[in-house]
Amino acid sequence: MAESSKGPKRSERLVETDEERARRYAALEAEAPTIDAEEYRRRTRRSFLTGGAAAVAGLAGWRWLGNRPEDNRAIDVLRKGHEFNEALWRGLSRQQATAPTFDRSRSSMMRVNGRHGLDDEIDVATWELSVLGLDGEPIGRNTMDDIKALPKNELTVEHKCVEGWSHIVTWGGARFSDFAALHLGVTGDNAAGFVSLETPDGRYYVGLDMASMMNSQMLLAYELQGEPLTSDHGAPLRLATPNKYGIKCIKRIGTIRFTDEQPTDYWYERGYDWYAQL
Ligand SMILES: Nc1nc2c(c(=O)[nH]1)N[C@H]1C(S)=C(S)[C@@H](COP(=O)(O)O)O[C@H]1N2
Ligand SMILES: [Mo]
Repeated sequence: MAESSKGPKRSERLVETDEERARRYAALEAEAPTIDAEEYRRRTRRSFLTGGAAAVAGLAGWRWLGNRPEDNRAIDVLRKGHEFNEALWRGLSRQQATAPTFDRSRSSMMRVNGRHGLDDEIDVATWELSVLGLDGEPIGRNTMDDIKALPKNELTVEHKCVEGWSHIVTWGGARFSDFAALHLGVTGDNAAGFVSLETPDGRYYVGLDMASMMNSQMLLAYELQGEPLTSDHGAPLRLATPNKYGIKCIKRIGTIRFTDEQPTDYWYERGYDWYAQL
């Protein structure tokens, strides 16, 4: 995607204007019922374990709010207020919606688009992912073997770029939710409402809300069309985000940070919608 000093061209912007976005957010808030602490406890206990949140709860080790001591939980709710509501109510609806999938035979190799953060040579063999916790402190490092040890998923979906083209591709990789379970259950960083991902050089970065990240189709992908990713397509590891625009599917991930603040995002800073939801 070409970047000019004035930011993306008008025609490249997502269809939604600032005003429309404000209206959409207001409508979402209006939809989100105000609930008292007791009702909230019942819902987190139940709806995180059943129904709409099945994808979230399906994760072994993913405990998020579910395992906190009662009193802490109530305090957290007050503290996190708005973000929490957004995470919960959006998470139970749009963020958990899955994108249509296709027969694998309909997919083919796609073009290379966007090279921000890919300038340096990297040695894929010695690459390691660094994982940071809520305070920005390192909570782990992972090799590709660690990622490949997680259950592998193949997904044939339509990749959609905000520039107006789309392409049906087959991704292969681990579910982000399985990866998160490796780290979050252990560290107690369960309050993280967001995830920030960056290239090793920090030049491309995306921010996503946790509900989107826990979507069953959100993959840490290492294959495209059944082949290991090439450097241009983001080797050794990238994100595949079937129900988000392509701007979110960061290539060549170097760092993953769990955070309780909405992280910034390369294209958001240049005028695109932060959620970039399809
Ligand atoms: N590191 C990095 N990741 C990126 C980009 C980029 O410029 N740098 N561009 C994004 C955009 S706009 C798209 S459409 C897809 C394109 O992925 P592809 O090059 O594998 O087709 O990557 C996304 N991930
Ligand atoms: Mo894109």
